[in-house]
Parts: sequence; C-alpha cells; structure tokens
Amino acid sequence: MSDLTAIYPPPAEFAAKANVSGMAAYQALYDKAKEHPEEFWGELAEKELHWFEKWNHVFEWNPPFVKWFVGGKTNLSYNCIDRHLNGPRKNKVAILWEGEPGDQRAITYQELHRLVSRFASCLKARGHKAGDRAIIYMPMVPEAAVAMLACARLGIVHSVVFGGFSSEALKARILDLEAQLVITADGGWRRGKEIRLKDAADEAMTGCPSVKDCVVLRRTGSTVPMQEGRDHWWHDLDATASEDCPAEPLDSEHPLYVLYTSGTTGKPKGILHTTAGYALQAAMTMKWVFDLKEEDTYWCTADIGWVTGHSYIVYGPLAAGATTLMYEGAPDFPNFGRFWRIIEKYKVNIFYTSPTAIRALLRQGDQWPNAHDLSSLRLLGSVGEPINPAAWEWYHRVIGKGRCPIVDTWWQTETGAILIAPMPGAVGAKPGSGTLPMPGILPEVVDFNGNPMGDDREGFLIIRRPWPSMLRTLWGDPERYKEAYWSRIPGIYFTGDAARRDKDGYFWILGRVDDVMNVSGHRLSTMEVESALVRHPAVAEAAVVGKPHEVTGQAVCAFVSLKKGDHDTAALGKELRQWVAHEIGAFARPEEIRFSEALPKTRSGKIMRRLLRDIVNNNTVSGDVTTLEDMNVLTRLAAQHDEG
Ligand code: 7RM
Repeated sequence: MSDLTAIYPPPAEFAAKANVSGMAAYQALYDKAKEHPEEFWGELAEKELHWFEKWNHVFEWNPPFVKWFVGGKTNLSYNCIDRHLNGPRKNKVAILWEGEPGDQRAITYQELHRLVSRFASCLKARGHKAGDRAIIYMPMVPEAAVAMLACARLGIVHSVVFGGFSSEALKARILDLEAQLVITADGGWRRGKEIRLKDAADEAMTGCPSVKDCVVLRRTGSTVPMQEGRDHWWHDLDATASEDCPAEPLDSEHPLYVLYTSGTTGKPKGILHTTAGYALQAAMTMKWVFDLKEEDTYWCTADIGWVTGHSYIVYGPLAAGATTLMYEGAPDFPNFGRFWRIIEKYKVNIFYTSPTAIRALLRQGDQWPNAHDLSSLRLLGSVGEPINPAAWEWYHRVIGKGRCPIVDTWWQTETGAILIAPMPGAVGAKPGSGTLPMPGILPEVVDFNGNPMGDDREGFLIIRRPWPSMLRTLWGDPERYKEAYWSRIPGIYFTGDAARRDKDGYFWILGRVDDVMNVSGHRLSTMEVESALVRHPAVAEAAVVGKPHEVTGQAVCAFVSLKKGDHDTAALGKELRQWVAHEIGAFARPEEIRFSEALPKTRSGKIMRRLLRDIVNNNTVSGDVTTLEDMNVLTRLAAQHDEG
C-alpha cells in the first residue's frame, strides 16, 4: 500500500537552508544517537542548555524509572529567558499575542524577564517554594506563560488545567495535587462570550483545604467575588513586587509540571515531567522538526492546557529563543478568516495546528484563506490525530501553496516532545504518515508478545529506549505508571497506539488500542465520560464509545440504561449531554445518547465496548460474541438505530 503513496520530497530551496539538510544528515544524527546515546545527548545538553552545575552521568536507567543528566543543576525559566538577555535576543519579541477582541501585545525577552521575575517574587513573598504545587487555570493570555515560567523559576510544580474543563474536573486536580496555590483570571474570551474562570475556580476551591492563595488576573474586567485572605488580584500583588528574583538552581530531575491526561479508567493520570531532559528535547525538536531560524515568527494554535501548549508554545520555543505567537480565541471569530488574517498580519512563517482545525476550516471553502496573503508561510505542522489525505492535500495546496513542507508530528503527553516526525529539509512526506523517528527514539511495531511485525503489518507501537523528555512517573501513583506503560510488554514503553511501518521505514499511526477516544485532538477516556454519566441520579449504567466524525475525528457516543421509573428520554438526552459538559467540560459532551434497557456484558459483568463500537461504526456486530451474556440486548441496540 505504502509504495502507491506519493512522496513529497523536501523542496530544494527549503532543503538548501534547512537546519538538517538531506537524508544523509538526518541519518548521521539518528545513527549517532542510536550508537552513542550518552555522547549524543551529553554534547547537546552542554551546548544547548545553561547549567549552574554540570551533571555526572547522562542517564541512569532502572526500568521503568529513568533519570537524565544526573547530579546537574539547571532551571528551565532561566533557559527560556535569562540566557537570552546577554546577546542579540535581549530585545527580540518572545511572545507575540493577540486577544480574541483584537487587542495585541509584543513582549520582548527582556520584558518577559521583568514580568516573570515580578510575579515569581510575589509568589516567593507569599511563601510558595520549590516542591509546592500550583494550579494554573487561565485563558490564553501572556500571563499564563508568565505564571508557568514563574513557577518553573522557583521550582513550584505547576499543573495547567485547560480553561474548557469544568469546576468538577478542576477540583479533582487540585485535590490530587494538594495544591497550595491557584492562579486564574476573572475570565477569558471565546466566540465573543466570556468564559468565567474565577466562578468555576471558586466552585472548585470549596472543599479544597490545601489552597492557601488564589491569584486572579484581570482579563475581562467583569465582577468576580474575592475571598478575603485567600484571593489576591495579580495587579495588586504586582504593585509592590521586586524585580529581583533569580532562578533557583534546581536538580536536573526536579519535578517541573504535572499534566493530567485521560487513561483507561475514570481517573485521569497525572503525567510528571522533570526539568533538564524535558527542556533539552523540547528545544531540540523546535530546531529539528520546525527548522526554527532566528528570524522566524512561529505560531502553534494549541491551548496551553494541553501538552502541545507546554512544549510548543511556551517551553520549547522560548528555550530555543523563538518568537512564539499566542492567540486567545476561537478560529471562527468573528469569522472563518481569523487564522489566515493572523498569519497575514504577523507574517507567520511556521504554523502548527490540528487536523480537526484544518478539516473545520477546509469545509468553509477556499475563499477564506484566499482572501489573505499567506506568502510568509514556509512550514506547516499537524498534531493530535492522524491527518486524512484530503485534509493534508488541502493544507498543502491551499494554505502552503504547494511550497511548504508539512510536518506530521506524532507524540503524546507522556513523551513530552515530538518523537516521530520528518525533519523537513531531509525527510520527504507521505500524507498521513509521521514518517521517521527523531534521533534517540527507537520505535517499533510489535505483536502481543513484543515480537516485531514485518513491513506493512499492523501492530502495537512501542518505544525501545528511554528518552530525555519521557514522563518519569504518574503523580502519587508509581504502580499505575508501571502498569499503564511498562507491563503490556514487560520493560518496554507501550504507547497505546496501533501503527504499521512501511518498507521505507515510515510509521503510520492508526489510532488508540485502548479505551481512549480522541475528540478534536483532545484525549478523553470512555470511562471518564461513563463515570460522569452514572453520577446523574436517573442513570443506572453507561457505556461510551468513540464513533467516527467528519470534523472532530471521533465523537462521543453514549449508551445509557436508566433507573426504573417514567422518563422523558428526549428531555433526558439533552439534560445528560449538558450534565457531562458540567462534569468534565464542553468538549466531552456526547454527540449522541442512545437509551437501552441493558448493556451488552460478559459473564463476568464487563461491558463489551467492542460490540458497541461495532454498532456505532457499522451497525452490525462481528467477531466473537460467545462471552456475551444477553445476546438480545445487542439486537435491540442495533434495531433502535434502524428505527432512527
Ligand atoms: C500531542 C498529543 C496523544 C495521542 C497519541 C495518538 C494521537 C497525536 C498524532 C496522533 C496520529 C499524529 N498528545 N496522536 N499526534 N495520531 N498522528 N501526528 O496529542 O496525549 O493528547 O494525545 O494522540 O493516538 O497516542 S495527547
């Protein structure tokens, strides 16, 4: 199949100027990292990062626990800011920002240093220190990055919670981290409406005794209640802040942040990333994958609440000394030209977005992008889910005008940085393939026993060796860490994705093999939605599966059986969709709810989601159903669909 797929080679003009030019250069890097990992990473760490104290060994691997740059002392905030101040980057724009209403800011590295130092000194003055935990629940404004960098400066472990998460989801994260500090805002703008963050934070903080301080940024100017003693306006603290707040020399393995992501149970996993290895790989992939040049204007459209925002809006770009653009609002506000207008206005050179966004904008027609000058673009990126050939082709032709390479970047919250993607001046693209691994990454496609599959055969995607930006554990749950990633094939990192590798060594990611859905590139577990549904008083049981969706990749489809009684199912359907939005966040709202008297189960009582998946995908059931307890349930579920 793969040999029928056209390769788009790196355009000669692009390759001539690329950071890594030509296949031989890629291969040399890859081989060196594979044969001599200590030398490879050690040299890069020395060259690319600032160290307060040098490390003793490059890495220590006690499966499944790894340490990188053992014994070293560094600081990511220092590497993202201070390091750039004694040279030509001092007055370079670090963060270029546009708010949804159209307000804009350009913050230089020097100014970022001032803002971060001031905010960090406020936190320090209030007693927050290395090892403490902070929750950041903010809109996409520069202060969100300032808050992250201020925490990193002091060694405060931060956890950014996506502003689209509900108060319930926020509360669960505050509790799990026993956070002392919550940093939020009155609200943010989305499609012209205010997302009231402080209200949600207030709801979340009741019953969270660990929270001592809540810092509130004024963004929308709306009225919010402030609790005496606990709540402080950012600008009030800032009024008397010191500008002298040196970065703490932190251990290479000092915990940097925890980011919650969906696993296969109802409880999200707190992915822990640490300092030095994460910093190095985030910065290197900026140069390798995005071919970052000093003069580039780089824009990643993710939200900082997701890992892409951490690694490729804040930490990677700033560590690499880039100008990173941040946009607060929705792609369709005030109209479908917003992204293209931003590219034109700021002369964006590198644009990184998701297949969902591409598909949504493609459907609106070429007149939107065609109304803008996109000639500044030189490289396009994609992340979050497989990109279908039609979307790839449109992105390439209509946005990139056939000139710009596309980097399809495969990685996960857990991997910290991009692991499979082309170096655009070296590796040709095949639409839909993440292409080849980054240096130091040894992915393979294997069967259930860990045996390599042949070319073009589907199997599980695993990674054979630890890499610098790998997660270190799950917050407070090392057992689940072992179980989730290192037990399927003992001692080998299991990604949870299915994949195949073609005869050119290109990787094709086929999607999740576990109970994790991918809705608009947002990870969501079936169990998380099920747990939310069964918390509703009318619901007896729920089973959730992902179904294919033209724009969002997958959509949430819920099968629900109700407790005894009279129910108005039409009204209840609406109510349950709203309920899930309240319990988790609007992005998790089921597209479809099907009511059923019972759900298909094994004899041991496990819901057979595979069968439900069959129903929503094909409206038929295939495969082995001998373990099914009540076959009639299935017939009814399928028939219900036929009746409409
Ligand atoms: C960065 C991010 C991770 C899951 C992963 C895959 C899917 C991500 C791609 C992709 C195909 C891609 N982190 N995924 N990127 N599938 N091609 N380029 O998305 O933790 O939120 O999700 O997303 O299934 O395991 S994540």
